Amino acid sequence: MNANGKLHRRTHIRQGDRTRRALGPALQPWLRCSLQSLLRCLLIGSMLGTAAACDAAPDTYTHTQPNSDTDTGIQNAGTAADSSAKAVQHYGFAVVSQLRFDRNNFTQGLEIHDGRLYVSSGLYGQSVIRVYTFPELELLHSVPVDPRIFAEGLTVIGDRLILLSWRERVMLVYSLPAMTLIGQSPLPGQGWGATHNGSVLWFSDGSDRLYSADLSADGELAMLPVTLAGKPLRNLNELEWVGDEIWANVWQTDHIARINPETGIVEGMINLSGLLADEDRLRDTDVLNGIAINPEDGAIWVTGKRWPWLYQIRLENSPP
Ligand SMILES: [Ca+2]
Repeated sequence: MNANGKLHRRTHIRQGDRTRRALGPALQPWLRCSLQSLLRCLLIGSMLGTAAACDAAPDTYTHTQPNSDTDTGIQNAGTAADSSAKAVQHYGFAVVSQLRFDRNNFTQGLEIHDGRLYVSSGLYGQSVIRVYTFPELELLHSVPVDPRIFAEGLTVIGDRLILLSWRERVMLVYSLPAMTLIGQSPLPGQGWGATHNGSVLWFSDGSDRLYSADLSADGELAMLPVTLAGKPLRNLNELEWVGDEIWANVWQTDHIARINPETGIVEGMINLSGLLADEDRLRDTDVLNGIAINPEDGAIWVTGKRWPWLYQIRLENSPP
């Protein structure tokens, strides 16, 4: 197991076979949709009531390995890595307030929606979605995920919660407020972080690329290469749409990148080194991960994997 808590399995099973084995028959009754048809389903109402519109369709996405240069065939929505380097603004932080948080959260996804905090917690056999009141953090739901699935990022769009999986190539869809699992869709590659802007779903796969699909249109995937000072910025993880930017945890670092979603250029880097005090670290305390903006007041909240605190932070300009 690596520092991310992710198992490196050695397997010679072809990806498709592995996916079928990983999911097994238990999930077969759920609707299996292409990403495009799933996205349409999300907006036109109850998936169960519109099953006819969710017939499986061939995946058009073949990219599987983060950090590879394999041609995906996906529309490239951003500028290439040869984008002209732009001065990066560097930020430090100040803690505005902090809330006690359940250390059991191996936080992969963090989002505040309609007075609720949604947290996806990863690891095989332990993955769960927890829903809390916010900011009271009273636990409302604890929804276990199939133990064969390693839960990753989540985002709430309308009355649907979308949960990514790490390597199982599946995306689960829950209805709010009951958190009922109502469908799944093949996920074209690895899932890491997720966020959204209006009807546009954004997600990361651990590479230097972000992917987006407009749920109100045809759900076609677009790919955005992300660059820092003209070079690819890999290991993009948990995401949050903040203002007109996408903020992304950079895995295994204390940094959050502020990404221009039009160009993919990182225009700011936030250094959160020292946020979690040494005395709050235990043997299994893991990396910074999790960004959520409170839509009600614009406050930024961050945490990490098995961290005992949610921190509200304020950015401060700092030298590089
Ligand atoms: Ca988030």
